[in-house]
Amino acid sequence: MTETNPAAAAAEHPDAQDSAAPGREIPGAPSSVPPPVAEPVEPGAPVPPKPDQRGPQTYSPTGQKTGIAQKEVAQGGDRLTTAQGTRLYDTDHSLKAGPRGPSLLQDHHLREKITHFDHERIPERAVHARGAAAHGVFQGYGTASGICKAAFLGEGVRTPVFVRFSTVLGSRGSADTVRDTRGFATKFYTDQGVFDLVGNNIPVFFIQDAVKFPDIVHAAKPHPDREIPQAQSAHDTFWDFVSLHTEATHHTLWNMSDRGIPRSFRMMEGFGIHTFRLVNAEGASTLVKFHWKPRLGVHSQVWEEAQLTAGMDPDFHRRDLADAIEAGALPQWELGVQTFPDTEDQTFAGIDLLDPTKIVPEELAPVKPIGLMTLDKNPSNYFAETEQVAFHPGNLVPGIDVTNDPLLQGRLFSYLDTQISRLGGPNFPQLPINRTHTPVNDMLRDGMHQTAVHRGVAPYRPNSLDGGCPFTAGADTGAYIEFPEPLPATAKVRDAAATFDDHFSQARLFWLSMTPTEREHIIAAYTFELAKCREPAIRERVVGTLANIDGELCGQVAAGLGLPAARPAAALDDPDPSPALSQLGRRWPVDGRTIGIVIAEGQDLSGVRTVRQAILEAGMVPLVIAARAGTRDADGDPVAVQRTFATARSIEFDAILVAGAPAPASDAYGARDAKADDELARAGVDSRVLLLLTEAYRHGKALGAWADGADALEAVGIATDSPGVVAGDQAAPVLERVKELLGGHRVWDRFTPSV
Ligand code: HDE
Repeated sequence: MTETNPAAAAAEHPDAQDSAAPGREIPGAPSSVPPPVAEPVEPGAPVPPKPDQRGPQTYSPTGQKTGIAQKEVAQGGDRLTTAQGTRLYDTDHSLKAGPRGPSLLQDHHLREKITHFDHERIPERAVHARGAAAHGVFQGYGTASGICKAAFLGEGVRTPVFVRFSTVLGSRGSADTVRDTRGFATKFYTDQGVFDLVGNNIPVFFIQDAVKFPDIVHAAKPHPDREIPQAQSAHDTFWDFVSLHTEATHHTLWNMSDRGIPRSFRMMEGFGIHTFRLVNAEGASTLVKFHWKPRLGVHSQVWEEAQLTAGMDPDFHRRDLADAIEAGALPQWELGVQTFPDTEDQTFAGIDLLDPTKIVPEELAPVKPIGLMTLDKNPSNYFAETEQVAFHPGNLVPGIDVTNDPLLQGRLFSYLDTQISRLGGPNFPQLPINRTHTPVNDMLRDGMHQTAVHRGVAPYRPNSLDGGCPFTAGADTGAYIEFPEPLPATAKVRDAAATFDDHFSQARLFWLSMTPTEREHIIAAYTFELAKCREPAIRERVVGTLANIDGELCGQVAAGLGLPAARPAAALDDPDPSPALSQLGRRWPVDGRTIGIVIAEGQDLSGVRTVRQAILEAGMVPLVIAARAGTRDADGDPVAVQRTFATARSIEFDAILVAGAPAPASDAYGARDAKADDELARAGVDSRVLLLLTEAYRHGKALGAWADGADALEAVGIATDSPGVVAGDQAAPVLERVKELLGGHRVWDRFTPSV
């Protein structure tokens, strides 16, 4: 592709020298060049996107490579125009009969501007409305080539991708950190057509059959009368449904675990959920389950932190993804498959592979890596890319086929259908983000928003007028040919296989595979959610369901709700736990993590400079927190302040370093900032800093201090020999130790589990 490098373009911009301003190495600046204080008065070319951003690659509506630079398809020129390209001389006044007169209907600019604005919004997705996305590349390892003929899985083959992460329940403007399943949808623009892997961060689903999808969604979405609560499952209709419809038990347990509150999109696994079928060059079929394994490991927030984040920074996950890419901490996942022989009964180790409420433990079928995905660019326009992208599990390429999982079968209908409402017609594959990177020669014609200019007179087959074109392909010329799966002689029924009746054994497997800390979180989540339900009957019913998972779980939740524990319907089995299901106990890379550095006014900043640099070099983001904004030591080697005591909150930081013990700032009183605590003010340290530290401590985050920093910790009773607290004379060794602690994600030793 011959693209202009946006970084170079930004560097050529007349104001580019300002981008060296202190603090601009920290992600999140709104534009590629800092704006001047005064309103610009000279026309100039549109400011280029930031170096971390790019739009969809420039293919024609029919998938042909255009070779056009992206900037050629963005707005151009230095003057305001109408949508027809005519220059305008004024956009601040409507055309009136005199300065005090009525507006004139003939004002074409007013009508065009307002009419377009009136139609700027499109329907949000029925589910997964809230999302964030990024561009990237997938590189095949070639390890799947023996079982799959899809060319993009070949060794070293690089395929552009676009990935959209989402919550399921909330509206488009809802908070990111609610307890929910996360969508993980990947569009591969392969040389054989688009392949979409439309998965979630949880490997099982609430329902076994697509016909139940409207039921679970209606139950989980806000109540239809008051339209509350937004983006959460802690309400009566959700628990009413899942307690009556016990096939939801396994997925619900995952949602109540830490998987329901991820720390970051970058730290989530992804799952295709259904069993898919891979077909090799010889036509042999292998059943598989797809897994995305994040390089950074699977990590979560703690519940109080997630709730605080929803208020303090509802865009937390969206910001985290964009900032990480901008900072160069590129998120990566390995794609892997669990493989199973395609036997007549389509089971593996007694597990029905067509039942989407079941996993196959990795200990029984290891995940074999088949490629690496790296997300390396942020979208340059949210609406055009993230909002308009349209995924579809039926977008398949030769070598990848579906199975008869009844949930997947219904999805194959739904995703095309929904785009017609959401994107306003059948031509959404022509939207730039949805365009395939392979030539399209279909016989689909016309329709709303047709942007292709088709030629020929015979969009039908057979024809002779267009020379018989287009011709169909065969297996040897790259056609997608469905696997000829033999089907048993059977009757037409509304029914499911008997194996689908087992709703609890794998929920128990999940529970038994959790560490004590993770079990505490699950108990707390059930107790919280059910206590938010108004109807005692629903709580009681869920407690009855929990008895079929585990007695301890049931007993603890019941105790928290003031209910008697229930008894299981049948004796519980004790399956071998699957350690792969637990998130704890391993060590992970720390790049892309955020470290707060608290400084006091007038203090020696040499240690701060040292750790700031070391944090950047480790691929992490240092955010300096001080009483007021601006820079310190502007004359020498300036240190920019990114957060003030008024704007900082612990939720933003994975660890906090305390370089000083700042005295109460001029705004540290309750009437100005309610976070300021008059009681704590007596400690002589700004009480907002003390709140920052106690919250971070409570949430299991590493804390480090040097110089007077230890005084701040002690002012709130955090002893410097507490677990996960590092104090020392020198900044650099303190940071080293904090980095080690971060590798374990949180300081779990601070908590003593009861179960
Ligand atoms: Fe979806 N789902 N879904 N879903 N789903 C949609 O499609 C649907 C299911 C998933 O970022 C919708 O374009 C049915 C399972 C993701 O744009 C809709 C059923 C899994 C996304 C739809 C399911 C998913 C969607 C809404 C039951 C994990 C967001 C807008 C048979 C494997 C994609 C849209 C994005 C979106 C239908 C179940 C994942 C309405 C009928 C299981 C990640 O078509």
